[in-house]
Amino acid sequence: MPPYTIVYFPARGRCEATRMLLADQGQTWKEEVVTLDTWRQGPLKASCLYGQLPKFQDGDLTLYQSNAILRHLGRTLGLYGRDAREAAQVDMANDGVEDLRRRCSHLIHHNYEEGKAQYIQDLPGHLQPFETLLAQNRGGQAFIVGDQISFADYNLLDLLMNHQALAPGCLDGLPLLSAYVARLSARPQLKAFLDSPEHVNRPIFGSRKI
Ligand code: GTS
Repeated sequence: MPPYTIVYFPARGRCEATRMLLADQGQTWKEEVVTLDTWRQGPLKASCLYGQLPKFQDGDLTLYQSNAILRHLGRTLGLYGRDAREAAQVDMANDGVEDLRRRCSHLIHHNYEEGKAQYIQDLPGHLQPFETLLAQNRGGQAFIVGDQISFADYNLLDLLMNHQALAPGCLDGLPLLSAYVARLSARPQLKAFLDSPEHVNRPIFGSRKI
C-alpha cells in the first residue's frame, strides 16, 4: 500500500502539482475521488478540518491545505532548497504561485465570461515575476530556485500549463518561462505522468471551463 492518499474532487485543481511531484519523484499514491453528490451529502465536509478538500494522508498523518501538503512533501522528499536561504526563496516563489492561482480560480468560478478578456490582457504582468526569478537564477537554465527541483517548481509548472490552456500563447513573450515549461515537462517520470490518461482526462477545474 502506498503511504500517500489524495482525497479530492475529480479535477486537477489544487492537487495536480502534488501528483506531478509524487510522479516525478517515483512515488505512488492512492486516489479517493469525491463526487459532488457525495460532498453535498455533508458528512465528509463536516469531517474536514476547514470544511474543504484536498485532504492528504501520509501514513497516519492527515493534512489539509494544498500548500501545506506541498511543503510537507518538500521537507520529507528533499524538495525544499539546499539551505534556509533557498527554502525562503522557494516559499516566496510558491506564495506567488498561490496568488495567481487564486486570481485564476476567481476568474473561472465567478467571472469567466465577463472577466476573461481583461484577465488575459493583464496576464503578462502577473507572469513576469516568475520570468524575473528565472532570469536571476543561472540565467533561467535551472529551476525557480537554486540548482535542484523544489515543490514550488511543480506548483509553478502546473499553474503555467493551466494558463497555456486558458490563453494559448501566453508564454510567447516570456522565453525563460517557455523553456522552463518545456524542460520540466520533458523530465521522464513527469512526462510519463503528463501523457497518462489519468492526467489527460482529468479536467483542470471541475466546472470544465478549461
Ligand atoms: N486553502 C485551501 C487549500 O489550498 O487547500 C483551499 C481549498 C479549497 O478551496 N477547496 C475547494 C473546496 O473544498 C475545492 S477547490 O477550490 O480546490 O477546487 N470546495 C468545496 C467547499 O465546500 O468549500
